[in-house]
Amino acid sequence: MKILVSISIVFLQFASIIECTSSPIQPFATYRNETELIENVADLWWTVDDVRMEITFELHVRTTGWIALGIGLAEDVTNNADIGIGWIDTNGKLYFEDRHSSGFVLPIKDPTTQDWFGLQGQEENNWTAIQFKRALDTKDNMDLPIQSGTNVVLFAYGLIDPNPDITYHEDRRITRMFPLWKP
Ligand SMILES: [Ca+2]
Ligand SMILES: [Ca+2]
Repeated sequence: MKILVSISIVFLQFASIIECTSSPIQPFATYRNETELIENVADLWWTVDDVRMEITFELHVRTTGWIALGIGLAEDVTNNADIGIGWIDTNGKLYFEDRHSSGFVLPIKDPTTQDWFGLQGQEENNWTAIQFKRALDTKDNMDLPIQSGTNVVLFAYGLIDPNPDITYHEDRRITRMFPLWKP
């Protein structure tokens, strides 16, 4: 009986992984949360460290260009977003920048402090995977704090690396609302 229970638990976990994420790249770490942002195109994993008050994300997207995750405001989704954007160059080097946008314009690099940090990244089978982190509240006015409860999460990506800056994402952008942090 015990064996049967274990087998079904393993099966359930396996089934949920297949249902939720489609990236061919194995994540760099184990996370407490995961969601498929776009079926067969984009997966997000994340864990909040309640002691250090920081959040670590891992974003996988089916592109060899730039990928970005943002935090928005529910009452003002298209203006004022805090954005972490990263890419892997042809030598496999990871770039990651803390930016902000104030409307339908190119998000620019924060002139204040860089508070989103790229940790590791790789490209494989036409997918890009990047692990990055930031404080829940960076205290920088170019960023938005990640509060407990429902968050506005923005996601966008481009088909090529920035050269010299990012290309417009066209329709490759979505906004989703879900809780990132549930203390
Ligand atoms: Ca910042
Ligand atoms: Ca920012």
